[in-house]
Amino acid sequence: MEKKFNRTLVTSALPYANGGIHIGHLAGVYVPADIYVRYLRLKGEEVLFIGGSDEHGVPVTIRAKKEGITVQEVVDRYHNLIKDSFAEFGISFDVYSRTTSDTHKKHASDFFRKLYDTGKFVELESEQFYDEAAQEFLTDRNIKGECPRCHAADAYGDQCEKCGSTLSPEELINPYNAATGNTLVKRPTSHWYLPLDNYQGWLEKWILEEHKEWRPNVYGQCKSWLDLGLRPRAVTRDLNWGIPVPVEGAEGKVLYVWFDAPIGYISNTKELLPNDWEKWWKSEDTKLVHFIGKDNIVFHCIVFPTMLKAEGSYILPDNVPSNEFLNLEDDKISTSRNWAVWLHEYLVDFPGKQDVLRYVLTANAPETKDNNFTWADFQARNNNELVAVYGNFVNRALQLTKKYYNGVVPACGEITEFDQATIDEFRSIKAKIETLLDGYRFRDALKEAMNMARIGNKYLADSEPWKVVKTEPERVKTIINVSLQMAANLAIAFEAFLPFSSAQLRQMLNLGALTWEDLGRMDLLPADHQLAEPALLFEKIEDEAIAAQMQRLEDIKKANEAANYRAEEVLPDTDFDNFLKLDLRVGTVLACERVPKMKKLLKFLIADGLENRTIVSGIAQHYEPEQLVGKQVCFVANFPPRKFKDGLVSEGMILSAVNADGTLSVMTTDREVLPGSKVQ
Ligand code: B3M
Ligand code: ZN
Repeated sequence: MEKKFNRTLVTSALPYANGGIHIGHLAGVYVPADIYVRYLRLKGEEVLFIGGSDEHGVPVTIRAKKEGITVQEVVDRYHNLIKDSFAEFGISFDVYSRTTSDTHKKHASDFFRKLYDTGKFVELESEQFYDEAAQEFLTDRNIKGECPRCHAADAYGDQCEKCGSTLSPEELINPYNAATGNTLVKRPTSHWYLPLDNYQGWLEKWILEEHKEWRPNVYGQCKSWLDLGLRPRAVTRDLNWGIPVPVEGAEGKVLYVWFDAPIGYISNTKELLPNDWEKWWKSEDTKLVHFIGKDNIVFHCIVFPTMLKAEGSYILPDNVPSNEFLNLEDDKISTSRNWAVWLHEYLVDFPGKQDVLRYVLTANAPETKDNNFTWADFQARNNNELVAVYGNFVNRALQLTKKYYNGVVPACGEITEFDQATIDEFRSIKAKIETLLDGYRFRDALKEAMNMARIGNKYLADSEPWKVVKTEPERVKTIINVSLQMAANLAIAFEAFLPFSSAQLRQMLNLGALTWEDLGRMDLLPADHQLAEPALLFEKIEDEAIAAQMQRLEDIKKANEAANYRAEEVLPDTDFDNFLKLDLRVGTVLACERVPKMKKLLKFLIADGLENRTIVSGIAQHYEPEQLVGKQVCFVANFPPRKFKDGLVSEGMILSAVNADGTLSVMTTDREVLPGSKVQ
């Protein structure tokens, strides 16, 4: 049975505040969400669009360690960068907040507490790796050790990069803390689990029976999870970054990031509407829609709904339109390899061309399968569609009006059969766009909008007013009038997709705001209405601009190859021939300390542009450790790891200049360079 809704609450995934926003994010989540919201607003519906940054979890803490700054500094920096990028691309959130806000911390904490108090969790104990010196539990990526398969010295807790084996931390030989080199012990720890298994039957009915209309990729993923059988999931972690677990005796534990982040949708609504938020989250006539990427499906379709169900007072999502992935020039987009088109960089190269990117990403959206972004396609769609069809039609209509009538809209005379057929066809597209947008099919909806522009273009080309302007002046007035009305209609049809261009077009037409209901009207511009000065809606993108982007990608590829030095050839010894093979790099000293019972040794934690490394150096007589923190040092990056007592491993050698009397000075740089820079 179709549900009757009176308002729509749209959320889009909260991006981790550990990096910028790239085209993959935009295409997968934010542009489609924004199109949907703008469309509903145009229709005059009651709608809210909720966004925000996800500032908890391990990724932000790793980023902080890597850059040698605090976690708060990391999330502040990226929250602001992300927020600005969204604003610049017209992603029209009603609120964009963050999961470190006080409102959120309190709301997430209260939410947990309610489930805790009503016995919705189970508490289970398990053994986890623990760093006694740092007093912290560690998981997967933060643990390293000897690979049980190939015996590489520095395999990760989840994978050995040398031999490619998938590992669990338990399998590593002599596991140690990847950040500090400290050895680890096993310790029992207890956590709260959401017993998803108890909700299996309910989820099967709710998703598999009642939501057959969800996209096949979403439905299919849910079905495979359910077919495998759900198991309890831990909703707390032993970490020092996050929202403290609000239970006595739970010191050192925080809410798991995937527990608190989706609650962020609610908290951010609450922040925006402190007195009215419950109407949006607790009334059955609100339609809740989550826009996400495919890696977030299980959390939004299974885990979060179970949390909401367990809590008891919230509505559940009506749909979760999730996209597949967008690749860049046939390669997976990757933040760590910098294989991406970053929004803040795009705008430097293509100022004012937000709509071009919105257009290309929608026209090519990965709605049903992974898709590929190429610069050649970007150029072709701009030049052949935006410029040659939409822009060309609007420009001709406006220029002819300027030329023939000084920019004043001529009165419409007799409508011929040809005119009427054109108008009917043009109008008939509105219903198609509606059906497509209501079904979250943004790519096809955009195609239909472009078809409207095609009809306009063809109308002008077929009726050739420039040929008859002298001989049939009344006929030409009608042609221009009809063309201008169609141009005004295009401002509505494209509004949700290309908001900047629609605003510009309305400005040129000297028109105020229009609504969806106006789409199809052929009297949007009254006779004698004065238009503003016409300008090009879109400009051709030249080959040079595309070549520059391809060159940039080429450079990134080369830089990646050069940066992949850690696992490269290990030197047998350092005779002169081999000297040339030495991989010398610059790193920044993040921490430096004396090694107990080893008078000569200093232990360094070095930011090396990769994952940070520990280097032990025999220069303790020459420096106080604190003198070196923050300095940039030069080190040999490709010596085999050297083991010291107590599991201490040195991953390189710091270079110093040595005086004849044996006093020394570490080699440092004249100007600051990026950690990992090559010395040559
Ligand atoms: N931050 C994961 C991601 O950015 C996560 C989404 C949270 S949505 C509540 O892919
Ligand atoms: Zn291995």
